[in-house]
Amino acid sequence: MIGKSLSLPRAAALVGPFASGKTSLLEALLFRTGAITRQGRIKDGSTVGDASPEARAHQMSVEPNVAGAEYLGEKWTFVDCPGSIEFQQEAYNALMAVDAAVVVCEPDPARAVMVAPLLKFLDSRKIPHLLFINKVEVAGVRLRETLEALQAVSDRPLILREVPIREGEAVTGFIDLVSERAYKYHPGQTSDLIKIPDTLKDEERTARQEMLEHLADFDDHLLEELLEDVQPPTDEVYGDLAKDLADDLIVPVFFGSAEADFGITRLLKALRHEVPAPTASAARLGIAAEGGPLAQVFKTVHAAHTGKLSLVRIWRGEFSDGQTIEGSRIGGVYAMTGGSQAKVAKAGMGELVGLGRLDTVATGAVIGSPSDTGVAAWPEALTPLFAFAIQAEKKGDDVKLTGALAKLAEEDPSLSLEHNAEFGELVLRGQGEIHLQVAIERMKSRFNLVVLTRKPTVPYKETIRKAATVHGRHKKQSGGHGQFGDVHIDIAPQPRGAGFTFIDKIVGGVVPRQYIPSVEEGVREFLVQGALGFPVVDLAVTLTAGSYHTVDSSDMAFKTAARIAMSEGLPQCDPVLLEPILLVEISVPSEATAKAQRIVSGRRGQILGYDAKEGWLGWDTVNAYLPQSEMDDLIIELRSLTMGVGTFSWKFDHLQDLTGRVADKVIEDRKAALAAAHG
Ligand SMILES: Nc1nc2c(ncn2[C@@H]2O[C@H](COP(=O)(O)OP(=O)(O)O)[C@@H](O)[C@H]2O)c(=O)[nH]1
Ligand SMILES: [Mg+2]
Repeated sequence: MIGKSLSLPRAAALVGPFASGKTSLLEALLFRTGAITRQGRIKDGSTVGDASPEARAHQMSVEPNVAGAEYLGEKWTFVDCPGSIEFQQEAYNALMAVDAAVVVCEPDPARAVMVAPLLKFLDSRKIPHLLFINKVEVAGVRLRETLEALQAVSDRPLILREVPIREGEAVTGFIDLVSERAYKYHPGQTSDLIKIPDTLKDEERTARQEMLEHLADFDDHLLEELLEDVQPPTDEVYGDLAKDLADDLIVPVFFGSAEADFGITRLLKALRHEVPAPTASAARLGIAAEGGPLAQVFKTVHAAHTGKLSLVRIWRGEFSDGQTIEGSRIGGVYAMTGGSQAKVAKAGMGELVGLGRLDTVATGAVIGSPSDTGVAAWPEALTPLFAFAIQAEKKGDDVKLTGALAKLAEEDPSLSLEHNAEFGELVLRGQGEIHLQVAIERMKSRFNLVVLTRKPTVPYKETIRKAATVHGRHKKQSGGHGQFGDVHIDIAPQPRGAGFTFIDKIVGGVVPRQYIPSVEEGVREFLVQGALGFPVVDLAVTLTAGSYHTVDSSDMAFKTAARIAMSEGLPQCDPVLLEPILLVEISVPSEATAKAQRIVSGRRGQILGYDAKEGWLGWDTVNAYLPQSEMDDLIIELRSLTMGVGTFSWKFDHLQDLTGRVADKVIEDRKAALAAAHG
């Protein structure tokens, strides 16, 4: 493992909650490694990351920021991921392309829960990761408490690698627990080596012992040494740290400050010595060591100048400009730096680059020699949690709109578009309001499309509760040919879910065979918009009798007769509104369970039960039926109760009668909408 393979280019993702300082940390890492000569600031809008107009406008990362650096002769690519839970698909996808993740955390114990979903993902995929507790230059940080709170949300043991040196309330340096050396932070530069302060000697000993005991859980030799009170050699400790990180057995914890430049060199050294080589990561992903060139697309970008750009991690071999892959010619190999890219001739194993114009290749695709069958499953697109009905401001722009959205959904698979034919509505779905707003801003900035949004229409239906027998007769005598159709029908309710049934009980040819399909058609056409204005379901219509005229009867006449019968009959059948009910599974940290249940009740929901969330210590799931009409801002309320981590999954379950004031309002609104549509 040491030597040649370690010097292959490696990649690390910077992940963690929104605003914990990932983009600032990227900037600090680039500055410290000399990749940039001036360290930008978030507040000045001068960082390498977050260069897109959308990121600047929202003052947060809304896409991954990729940048390369070289540290002590080794190549690195850093992928700074958006932290907002609404953009977590981007983080999950990027994590598939790296050798390790740096989870950037706030120093506030109360916010530890915010990293829980991320740690779950990392552990479920066994992706090596370490924690970087950021912002420690702020007075009064409580590292021990923060660590405890973080441990409560991590399945793997967190191993503190340094103890802080403080002057008053402020952290001004650290003692490294492996080398047992003390350093004083020197902003902008490597820290200064100092003597271990006497006052910290005990604390250092205890913390070191704790660290070694954790490592001994996975190393019998080390365990023996500890039992016999033998000081393990430093190399053995480093070896264990690297191995246990690679196997996702432990999570080392560092701290520092991205903005004050504390702990950056320490972090870089840890990455250098402990992050596995791409050969190991490829093996973790189930990619064979031998074979032709192979890469995986973790992100697609439709950039203005380059066209489609597939961001890939190269797991085997080499890719060059002009080479044919998956039936497309690579139209440019690009090294990425934030919002800009530089053309290179080729890229090799371990590198993370953009490949131009691979038109048929999607995010997640394994390209090159995709003979490898065991490649780890790509993260599924996240369940949509929020939706807008959308429409192009300019009438003729709808086709352009669908095309633009297809591109955005290719860039971010947690965005999806659905065409609701029933209501003639385009529904954009995603992870939250900001997620969708950013998509809409991108449509303006990149495709020059102004998009209008509103709440999506709830697909109500209606049905009947009583039977009726009616007669419909269409007779017209206007000059030459007349029109004649005449039907008797029974309309009857059917059980929920039965749909529509048409029954023909004509005897003796009182309605000739050839006209019966027209009767059915007339009925069906009427059911598209029933007495209350919604599609009618769960009823049976029986054609019992009728009469005809040898000359004047026609398909059209019988269809019209059927419609007349239905329009007279249906209102007599005691129509009732049906509302769609979803089966929803809410998942929240246990302290929010009672609140989640109250949300369900407050939204006319029915709680079916709650339970501990499987595999998630300290989390619960609440199962409930919730009306679809009550769902639109559910995610917003859940997140506001849970620091953003509460979420839900859903699927349509059934239709349910809706009566009373709520129903009256729905019917009234529908009538107004129909009246407006018919001008
Ligand atoms: N005090 C302090 N603030 C920081 C530090 N790093 C980042 N910030 C601030 O935290 C906010 C979010 O930073 P950013 O890098 O955009 O976080 P991200 O969302 O994780 O990428 C900004 O206001 C930064 O100025 C730090 O080390 N110390
Ligand atoms: Mg950021």
